[in-house]
Amino acid sequence: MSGTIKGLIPSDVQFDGSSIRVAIVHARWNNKVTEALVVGAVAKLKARGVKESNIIIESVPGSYELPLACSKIIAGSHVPAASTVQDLLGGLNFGTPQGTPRSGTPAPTGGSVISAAMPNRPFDAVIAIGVLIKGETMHFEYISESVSHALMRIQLDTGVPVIFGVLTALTDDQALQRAGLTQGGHNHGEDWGLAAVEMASHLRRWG
Ligand code: DLZ
Repeated sequence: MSGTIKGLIPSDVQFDGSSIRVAIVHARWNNKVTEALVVGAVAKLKARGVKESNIIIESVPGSYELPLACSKIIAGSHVPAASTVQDLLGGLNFGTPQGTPRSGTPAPTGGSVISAAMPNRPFDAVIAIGVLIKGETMHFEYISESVSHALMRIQLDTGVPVIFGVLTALTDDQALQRAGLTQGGHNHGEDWGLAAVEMASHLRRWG
């Protein structure tokens, strides 16, 4: 028997992502952890059949910027930010690798896309990914609270699922563990990819 009752049980339905379009918006703070979460989310989107051409990835400086980015991406026709060959070939653009998960300033990069071949169609789900790690000031509390409320408001106001991919960790170790970067850890990004496909599928039925 497992030592805890916590956690998500997998759905027994294999939701089909083959016709859905998903935007991932990620912050560039705490890059090592954020990158692992994005990779986990993309892996599960693709495992559910979401086409690379139907996944776009954009970055913003920090988690505080996630709600506005999600709101604008849902509202508008998305124009891909990336223009380099590497981006077009599918490289995730996180900027300069940084050694520790609490690296401070965000990497100097714009957006990245998995493919530029995007149909001009609304997104069926958005995944907002950021990593907040508690520090010595009140930043953590203010950003966590405002971002979580704002992301919830966006999904209720727009009817587009906004998957809450913001880790609010008290320590570096907690963040690493929840990105599957420590022994016995689990990459929550994978759950967010699956949640996006499941919610997009439900919304198709629920209208
Ligand atoms: C300023 C700040 C701090 C202290 N910590 C984090 C963090 O742990 N994770 C994160 O995603 N962003 C952090 N930020 C940056 C803010 O989210 C935001 O980018 C800036 O305050 C500019 O609006």
